[in-house]
Amino acid sequence: MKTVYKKPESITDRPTTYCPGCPHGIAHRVVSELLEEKNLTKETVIVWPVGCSVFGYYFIGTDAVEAAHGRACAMATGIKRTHPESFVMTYQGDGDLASIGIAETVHAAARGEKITVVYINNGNYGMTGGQMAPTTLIGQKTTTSPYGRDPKLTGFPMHVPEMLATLEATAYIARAALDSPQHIIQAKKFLKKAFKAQVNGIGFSLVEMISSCPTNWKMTPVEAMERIRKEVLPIFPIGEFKVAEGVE
Ligand SMILES: Cc1ncc(C[n+]2csc(CCOP(=O)(O)OP(=O)(O)O)c2C)c(N)n1
Ligand code: SF4
Repeated sequence: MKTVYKKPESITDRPTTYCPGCPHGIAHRVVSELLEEKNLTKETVIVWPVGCSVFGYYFIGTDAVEAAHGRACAMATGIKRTHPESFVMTYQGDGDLASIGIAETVHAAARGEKITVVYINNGNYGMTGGQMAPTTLIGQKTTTSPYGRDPKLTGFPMHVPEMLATLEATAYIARAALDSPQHIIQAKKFLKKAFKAQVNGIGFSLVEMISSCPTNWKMTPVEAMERIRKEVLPIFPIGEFKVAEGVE
């Protein structure tokens, strides 16, 4: 029989802890496939965050460390500087990266640390029950914005890639989405360039992946994917925001 799909070796056999229909698993697969294709699995260190993906080190079998909430880019900086031969990534949610960890993220990008960041934007704090995140849309109901996010009280959704692309030392900055096969293929292409930015020693790279959280959005997995297309992508458009020389 012809093999049509084989899971990357770095994906472990451990049962998932994610909710049914949660795209964290899709993002894990994209990361693992690329690590294998680029022969990077053995030299990779992934810095895992605080959030639903905290147990990512059980699911992707690379060397790994666990950072305190928001501190992943700071830890990755230390690891990459002391082990420049390693391929160093962080994998962070929007609460972790854009809220408590925004200072670490912006300064690692401004310094041009040669690390790669996978940034999962699901519009809320998934693990702790769906509180408002910096990425929550105007009018979106969460447990801490029960009448819908009001920009007069809590500001506007934060566009991290657009912000980081203005910094001189960033090498590759993009936004992808995990809602459809076409977009997942594109997400992998973007991440491939982000990997190249680090392997070629050019600078900081980040790919935001627009995701969903069916549990806290109180939707079926399919409805949540539809919401991404209808409501989220018009506010968070997909695309490349910075492609430095040597990355293409
Ligand atoms: C210093 C600190 N503050 C708060 C928490 C509680 N906490 C755990 S996960 C989390 C939010 C994670 O949300 P996000 O980064 O969006 O990831 P998701 O769960 O949506 O994947 C928070 C606030 C913590 N563990 N440590
Ligand atoms: S709470 Fe949301 S982000 Fe967390 S595993 Fe469940 S669906 Fe995924």
